[in-house]
Amino acid sequence: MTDGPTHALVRKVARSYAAYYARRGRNVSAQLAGEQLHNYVRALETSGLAVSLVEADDALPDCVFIEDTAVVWKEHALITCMHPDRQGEQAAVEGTLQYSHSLTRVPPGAALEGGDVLHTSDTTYVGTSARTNQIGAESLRSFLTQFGRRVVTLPVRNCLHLKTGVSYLGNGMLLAVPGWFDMNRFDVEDVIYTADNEVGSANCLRLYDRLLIPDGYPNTTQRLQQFASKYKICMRPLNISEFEKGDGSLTCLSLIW
Ligand code: CIR
Repeated sequence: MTDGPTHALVRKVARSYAAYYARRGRNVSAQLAGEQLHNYVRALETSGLAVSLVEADDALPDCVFIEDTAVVWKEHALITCMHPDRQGEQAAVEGTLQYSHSLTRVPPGAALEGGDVLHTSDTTYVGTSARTNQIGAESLRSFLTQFGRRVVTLPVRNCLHLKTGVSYLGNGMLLAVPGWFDMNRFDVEDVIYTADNEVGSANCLRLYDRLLIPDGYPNTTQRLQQFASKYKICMRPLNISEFEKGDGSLTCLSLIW
């Protein structure tokens, strides 16, 4: 293992998480959320990553969705500016990353969340969405072009973040919800589309010879089977139901580099 990621940062679940969603009519089990995060960490470790944990902040109920707080590229990190309800989540992440990364902050006026940032082998796609504006997208472009990355901006209209609806499977392949994006904007070899009524399956996490997929989407899983067999990838379904209730998906539970 040389070129791929080696580290992940995961944030614990705030004790306020379940109550926050209960007030929004969503029945989250705090215990199950804790177990699911534990299994997620184990899956990252089994995939070859060294995982560090950031303590939760109970004043920030969504803080488990750590992906949105920063965009990490090797030993550099761009600290984002998030939805007002989530501002403040970055502080503890910065506090941890400062020992391993050089930190850059987005400029005033920028809105950017990591869920809108999708890396393929040679290009980074940034969605302009309810959470990321043009200034945020441009700040990501300046941050990544210094490392030789091509950055492409595209609109997100049908979901919270870009990666809610599309993710990179590796080997030149995307997984996407049909009809949500202009797929001509993506410079990839091919696309696998999620199955009907399984839009929650679009967010997967490829790590070396493993593909972490959300549990509970049998038809999309079946569509992925041929790709997985071709490249000898082991699919690992993870139940993340308690995070899906908070509009989260697999990638949003970690920062990876
Ligand atoms: C939010 O609305 O910001 C959180 N409840 C969910 C964030 C999910 N993040 C992600 O997919 N990257």
